[in-house]
Amino acid sequence: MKLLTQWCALFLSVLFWSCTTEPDTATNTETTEDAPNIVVIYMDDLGYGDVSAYGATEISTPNIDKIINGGVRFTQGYASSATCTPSRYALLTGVYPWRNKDAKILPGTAPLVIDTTQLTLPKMLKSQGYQTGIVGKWHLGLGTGNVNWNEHVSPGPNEVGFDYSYILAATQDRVPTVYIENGDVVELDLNDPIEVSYQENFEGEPTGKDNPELLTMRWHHGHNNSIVNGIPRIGFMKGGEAAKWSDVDMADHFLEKAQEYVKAHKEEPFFLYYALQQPHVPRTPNPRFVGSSGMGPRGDAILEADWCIGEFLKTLEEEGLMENTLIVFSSDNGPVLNDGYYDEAVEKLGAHTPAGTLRGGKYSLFEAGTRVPFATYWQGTIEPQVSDALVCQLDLLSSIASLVGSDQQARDSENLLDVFLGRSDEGREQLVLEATSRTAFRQGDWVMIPPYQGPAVNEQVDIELGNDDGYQLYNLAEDLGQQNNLADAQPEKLEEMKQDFEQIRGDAAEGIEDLELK
Ligand code: NG6
Ligand code: CA
Repeated sequence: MKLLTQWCALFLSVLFWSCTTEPDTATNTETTEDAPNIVVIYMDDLGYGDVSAYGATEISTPNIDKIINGGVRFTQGYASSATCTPSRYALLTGVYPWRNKDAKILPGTAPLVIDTTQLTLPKMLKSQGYQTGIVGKWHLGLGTGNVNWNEHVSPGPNEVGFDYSYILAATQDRVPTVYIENGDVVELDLNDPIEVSYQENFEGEPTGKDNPELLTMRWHHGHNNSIVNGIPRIGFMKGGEAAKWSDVDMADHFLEKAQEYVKAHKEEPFFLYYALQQPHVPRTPNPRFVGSSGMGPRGDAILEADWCIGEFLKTLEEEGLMENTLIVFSSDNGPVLNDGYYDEAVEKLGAHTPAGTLRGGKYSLFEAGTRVPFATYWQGTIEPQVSDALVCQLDLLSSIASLVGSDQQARDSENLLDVFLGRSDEGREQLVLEATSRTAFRQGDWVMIPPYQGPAVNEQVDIELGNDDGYQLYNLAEDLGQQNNLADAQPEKLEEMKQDFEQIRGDAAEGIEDLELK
């Protein structure tokens, strides 16, 4: 009898155990809920209104929409800055870029702006056993100055936490126009060494300025130095013929590298930072996409990126990784149409509104500079929903740390894991926004822009920058388009915002002497 009871108990406990333990059917990897793969898909210059999931009606982005509509769509998700380098700095370090005076739009020859001793998102993940990779745009500087592109280039992504890197150094419109894999220029021919200068041209080399007959794309402002593939660039470059990238194949090339990375590392928890180059200038969609949007190359490049993301998602699906991968989708700054080339972005825009109903755009302290498409997706774990919580890319480091069981927290990065997983609406209370070294302050529904000298509108790109002689104060809950400056009508609110802002900024005064409030 006693034996029978014991057998019964054992049978019941086995039954109970097998009912409560979920079989690991989703994946053949060893990763668990505590160590999902993490993918950050990061666009370059994609605006709040540029995708259909954020209300675009003139363009349809089904693959990007799959992420956004299948996960948490943030209506108040911010890049830290209205330009690339500072936003990417904040994303990877969890530190406000205005604390680092070098975190500004960088030339292709700039030294690395992340300290190699600094905490970064990939370093944190590495410490938790992740394999880490970046494919795409870097734009955070390389080396320590005077880089010799014909030797191993270091420090770079591999010295700040990435096990694998396949990058373009700065931007598609800046030299050197070559890919760099783990610090080495791809297809470098030492008989044709690469020389790069942002000061002067190399003797006998054609330029966009002097040789318009060689151009397939005309420059509008800037972008009149060395010519590569018929496109005039920023900066001068000589040599490296065999290593030069093909612009129209860049999206396919990065996609392939991202897919290869996933396939190579599917058996271990991995972090992939997939940094697409679109729709930044020069917009060079592959011929397969030319004419697809009816909006010229800018729209075509967005559709090309959407296709790439669809193909990338297919790879995750095929490898059985979808339910085991957290995907973050966002953009480094807001939209711009004419960013220096004649490419019909303005002429063919039609009824499309890249910034949605927001004011400003890239380079601007107004909302469209920094408020961007921002979504988190995790099949089977995140419930599809819209969140109005205030979140910033800065917060990913501490939040993801919390997800993977690390107690590492970066200085300005708030742990908003529950918000990113759609389990809470309690986002940030405050956020300092940055645009070309100027800062503004968001608190609750309010945003305060201090007085700044400089033009109200950048005429070349035709974007309102947010500069004004006096303070600006907007209530975004009532006035998303920032049409109604309440600075005079609400002096107490303004005073409160000024004080709270100065407290944060004062706390970080080192290295920001050029950012004194005027
Ligand atoms: C600006 C370039 C612009 C773009 C930007 C960086 C000129 C006149 N304009 O200086 O075309 O390259 O830098 O963009 O050169 S970002 O998205 O990488 O910040
Ligand atoms: Ca950008």
